[in-house]
Amino acid sequence: MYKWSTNPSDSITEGQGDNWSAGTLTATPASDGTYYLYIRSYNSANVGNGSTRLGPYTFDDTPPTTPTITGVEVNELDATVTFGGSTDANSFHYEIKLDTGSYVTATSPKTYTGLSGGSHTVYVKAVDELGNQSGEASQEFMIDGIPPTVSNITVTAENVGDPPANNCLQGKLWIDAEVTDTGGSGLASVQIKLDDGDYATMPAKVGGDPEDYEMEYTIDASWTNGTHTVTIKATDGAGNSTTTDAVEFKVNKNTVSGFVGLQNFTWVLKNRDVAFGLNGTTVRIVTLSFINGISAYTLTDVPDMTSISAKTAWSLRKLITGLSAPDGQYEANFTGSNTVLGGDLNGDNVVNALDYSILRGAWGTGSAGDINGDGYTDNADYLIMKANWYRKGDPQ
Ligand SMILES: [Ca+2]
Ligand SMILES: [Ca+2]
Ligand SMILES: [Ca+2]
Ligand SMILES: [Ca+2]
Repeated sequence: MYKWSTNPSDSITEGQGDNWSAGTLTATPASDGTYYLYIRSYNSANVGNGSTRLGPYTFDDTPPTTPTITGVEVNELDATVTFGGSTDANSFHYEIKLDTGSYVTATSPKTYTGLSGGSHTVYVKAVDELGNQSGEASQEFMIDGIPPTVSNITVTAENVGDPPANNCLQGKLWIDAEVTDTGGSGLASVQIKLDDGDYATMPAKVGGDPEDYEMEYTIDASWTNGTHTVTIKATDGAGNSTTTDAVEFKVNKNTVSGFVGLQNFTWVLKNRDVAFGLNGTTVRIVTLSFINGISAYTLTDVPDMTSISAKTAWSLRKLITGLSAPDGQYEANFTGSNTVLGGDLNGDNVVNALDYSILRGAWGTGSAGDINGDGYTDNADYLIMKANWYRKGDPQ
């Protein structure tokens, strides 16, 4: 007689179990589990002789559940496969196979190195200790040994200063590049960093070709003057990346702005060229539109400054000193006591008889003596000149 029992402290007694007379016993329990085989033997007189226990024996007809490939991380010619998730009543292990190779025992993560370019497929299954095999998980991935190409990087500023510096001034700044990838995996990311900052996504150029990428920055007063750089990094789907050399551009965020007032100037709209002196040297000539004798002005691409002066072809020069602006955004108003005074018609920055003779020569409708800008050279202009007689203008 014999019987299966999951109880290690069981026994087989008279009348229990199934018969077994001789030869090989082939017996399988009804379900998976750990069993003991209890045997009761009989002598020729059919007298039972106790209970013998054999085992334990593990019966397992159930394969592990199918594993999951949770990721294939490709880095250049290497691929690391992570997998798991199978369960089974008994212990089991995983086996892995690449393409048409053979299954080998593996633990997660499994890394393959030096793979050939192109498409690959990895397979994973779980095998329990009785050899029952789970279903097969598989995942395709691409090996691509060719990093992306970044070319034609351009830096375009909305506002550009004069040559030779060609500074990028406050306003928009666009960095453009063409980025392509070969090798099959395609572009995964295009990033750009400004100076030593963090990489940020460089977007596809709106309205551009598929290979065009463009980053827009805004230069404002918070920027530092001088050389800045951008660096572009492109990564393909296989983890190959290309990082460009840093591309330099120069920034000058400085501005000076304010109002210019001309002494006793006409109230109607009138243009006048104003020659600004910066720091006593650089001269900028700007055409300003005056109304009520006042015009706003803004000069960009100016140096760090301590002084600015203003003069027209009808006036003495006025100098404002002591400028200070930590962020380079200077303000200087040629109004009130800094109003630009009229009367210097010959440009020597003094009002005297040489100017008077020009005034006399232009008397009537001549513009050379039209200090107040009303279109005539007449007594109104003479009175301005007279008020400033022998006055010297400020230095540049
Ligand atoms: Ca099993
Ligand atoms: Ca590639
Ligand atoms: Ca003069
Ligand atoms: Ca006049």
